[in-house]
Amino acid sequence: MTHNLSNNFTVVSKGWTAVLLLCAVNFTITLFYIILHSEERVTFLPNPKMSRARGDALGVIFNITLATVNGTESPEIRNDELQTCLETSPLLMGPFQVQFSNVTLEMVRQENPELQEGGRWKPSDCIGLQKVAIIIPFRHREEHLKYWLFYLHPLLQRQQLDYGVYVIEQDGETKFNRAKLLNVGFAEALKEYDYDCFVFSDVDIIPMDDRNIYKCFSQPRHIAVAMDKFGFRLPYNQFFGGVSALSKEQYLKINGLPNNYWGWGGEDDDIFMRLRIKGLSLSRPNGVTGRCKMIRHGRDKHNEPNPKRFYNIKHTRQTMEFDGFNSLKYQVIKIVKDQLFTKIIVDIGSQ
Ligand code: BGN
Repeated sequence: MTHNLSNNFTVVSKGWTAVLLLCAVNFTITLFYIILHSEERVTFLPNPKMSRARGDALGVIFNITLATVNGTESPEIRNDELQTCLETSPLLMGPFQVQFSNVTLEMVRQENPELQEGGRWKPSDCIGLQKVAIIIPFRHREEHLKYWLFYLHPLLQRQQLDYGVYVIEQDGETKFNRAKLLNVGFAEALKEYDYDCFVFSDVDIIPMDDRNIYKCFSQPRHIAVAMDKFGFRLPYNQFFGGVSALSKEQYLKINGLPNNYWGWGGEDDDIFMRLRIKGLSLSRPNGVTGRCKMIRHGRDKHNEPNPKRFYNIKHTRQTMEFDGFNSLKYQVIKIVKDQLFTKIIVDIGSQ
């Protein structure tokens, strides 16, 4: 009996020794692994500012440990080691009031001190989800632009986008051509920065909810889906006007936008047709998140309804192959860098 007990004890203690040995080996291998890969691991850790804000101590502890292992003196994360921002920005507020009174450009400049020249901004504590160029076709609408800038700069920053604002002004008094100006914006913005998303926005449309993200999706995005002007609903199902977003890929797939719509109307329907012909569909926010306000105004001079729009829309399938980004011609007259935007004054010719 005693003999059996001591035999059992020996077997058990040998077992424990083996387990302990295995643990030691495992620990040593893990330690070596951490030391060897500590450079890469830092990039996967929670962003320090974010984790501190959320009281998530783990990220901070790990950073300090790894920085010490590396022999780095400061536990600060370097710029090239920033994490991508969260899929849903923690800074969003939801719906907000939009009013059109008492705004000056100087006021907007003072309220956005972090803007880089030309209306550029990106988050400082994480990598913006997308590089977005906002393109605004423009002529004689200074009054509207200041409201747009007043509401949109803070909104785009809460959305944590890496963005730039491009105001494309049609030179002279020839008939206005919205879609051609948007094409110019696409071409000019890409000369400055490797944008991967393009938001095409009228200057007089202000979103009323910051959950309506000004970015691109796997399908072309229609953003202005519930405008006050249309009773906070779509005027018709295929409507793609006001504000919309195309990734660089989606834009190039449809050969950009048409250049042959002079005057008001139809160019947005042409873009919708292009998308459909190329097998793309639409992505949209819901009718609550998608609420927008339009600044009321009379019809602009030299932007009368285009009588050719009905004919043009019927022929999109043929014309889109040779009219678009591949046939775009224009001349830049002047580029103005303001703190709040880059204005590109351009001669796009006439009909
Ligand atoms: C539509 C216009 C759009 C405009 C919306 C909303 C046309 C083409 C007719 C064949 N389309 O009627 O361009 O954005 O109204 O105002 O006119």
